[in-house]
Amino acid sequence: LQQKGCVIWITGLSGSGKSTLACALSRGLHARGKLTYILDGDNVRHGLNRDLSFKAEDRAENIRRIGEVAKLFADAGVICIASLISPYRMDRDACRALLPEGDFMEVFMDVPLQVCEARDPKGLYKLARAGKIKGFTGIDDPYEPPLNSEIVLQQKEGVCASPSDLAETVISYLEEKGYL
Ligand code: GGZ
Repeated sequence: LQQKGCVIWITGLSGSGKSTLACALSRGLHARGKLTYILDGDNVRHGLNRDLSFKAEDRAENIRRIGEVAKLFADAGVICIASLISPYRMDRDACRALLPEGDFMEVFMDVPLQVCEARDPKGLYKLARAGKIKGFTGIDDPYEPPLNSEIVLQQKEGVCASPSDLAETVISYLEEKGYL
């Protein structure tokens, strides 16, 4: 097998661009002949994790299961891209601990809440502000930003890097670390 598997774990608020980055990254890696698989929180919650809510213990279980599945993909030599809010540091670190040193790379979508809320692609922040969704991350539920992620992608108000530029940053990192 030519390819060494790994997990790229994308964390950040709703609307921070996790899924968009996951897709751009996957495209960029396919263009380099690499096999990838995206585990997106929002999608996995429709199947494997359909029994889980958004309360803290269910989020923890969502993250745990996605971490375990990501590890299986990495074992199979696939570059597995996990994109989910994963708001708790402890839960993310537990997923990191499943993999050999270096094979788990955390990407933090460092986008201010105001920016995510202004984007509000699905109108969920609006509903959360109106009290129609309870326990929405960033509004009335916590988000613990990573302290030591391998990659931080900062996006400030008014400055917007293209998804493919952001993906290239991750791809350069993978190259540097010998995964490509
Ligand atoms: C946060 C919520 C909530 C609550 C529904 N809090 O931006 P989206 O819409 O498409 O993605 C969000 C998704 C979050 O699922 P995750 O599996 O990534 O979350 S976690 O890692 O915390 O388990 C959002 C939508 O589901 N959504 N209710 N209360 N996001």
